[in-house]
Amino acid sequence: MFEKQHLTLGEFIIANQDSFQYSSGELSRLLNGIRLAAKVVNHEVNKAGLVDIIGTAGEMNIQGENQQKLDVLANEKFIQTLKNREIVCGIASEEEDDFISINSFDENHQNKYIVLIDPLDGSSNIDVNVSVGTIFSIYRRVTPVGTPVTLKDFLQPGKNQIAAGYIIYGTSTMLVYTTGNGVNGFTLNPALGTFYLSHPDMKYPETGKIYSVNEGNYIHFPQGVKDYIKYCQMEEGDRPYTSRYIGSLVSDFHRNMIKGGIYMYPKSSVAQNGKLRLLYECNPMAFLAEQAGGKASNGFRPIMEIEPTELHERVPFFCGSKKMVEKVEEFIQA
Ligand code: P6P
Repeated sequence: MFEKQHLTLGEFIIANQDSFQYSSGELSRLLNGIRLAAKVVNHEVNKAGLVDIIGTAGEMNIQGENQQKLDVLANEKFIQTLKNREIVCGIASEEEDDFISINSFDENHQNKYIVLIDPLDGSSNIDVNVSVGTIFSIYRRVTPVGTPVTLKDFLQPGKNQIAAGYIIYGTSTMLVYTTGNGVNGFTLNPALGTFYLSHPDMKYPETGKIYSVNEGNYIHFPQGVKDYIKYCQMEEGDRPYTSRYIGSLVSDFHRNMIKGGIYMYPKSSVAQNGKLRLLYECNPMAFLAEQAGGKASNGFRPIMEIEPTELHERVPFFCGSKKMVEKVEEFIQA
């Protein structure tokens, strides 16, 4: 049979519909919303490099339009496309203090999906032309369909996710996602506006030689984390490892998943729970990591086992190659 050289995202969803435990039509409508928003945001992110032409955030650009902060724009685009899809009943975002309830009173569209997003993670890197990303996490609601969503629908443990992924706006724009059957990466052909399957069945190497952490916070880290960082730097066996940290979670995660490595954002004496948000940064990345054979923990237990108590709660985050996460847990728990 003729093997399609380059499966598109839409074709991939249809080809794998029986592996998605919910209706594939609903998933494809959800992912189509995310895909559309990703293309719009990709266009704006790439344009941002022309700051002196289009003006910086908050100023009028040469077209006389109000130049919006890109993370505000990304947030609006994702919320707008998800609302229009008539499939989502609630959205939570890093850019919104409270969750957004989307009430559909059309009995044919009793929306049952919840989406949590970090619309533009690492956005402070845009002005220096470093890759940034969008992170999304999808659940089924737990309160009765047809009623307004409640906080309970959002405070679900990461193990309840039905899909999660990220878009990385880098040297090329990619959409990487999982529905619980492995991780697949799609690269955008900007000329056609189509995502093509470029990285099928992505796997975290069991170990690696890259560690990603902001060593500027070293003196504030718990002793176990300090000891692990020194372990990475020691001349012994396959060490010293390489330190690679670009201040963009999606980019560090993506590189480590391809090459092998660990990303760490520990708690510290200045940040008791670290910096990263459980619901729309750590849980989706943990789902992807575990689906790719990696691991994600807070240093003591799997990230996806944590029962959330607040929408924007932060957790310490260690994520990547399984053996490297297990090793840092050994140091932390010693
Ligand atoms: P720091 C970006 O703000 C982010 O949430 C992640 O993408 C990134 O890894 C981290 O924070 C960088 O934080 O404190 O090292 O600058």
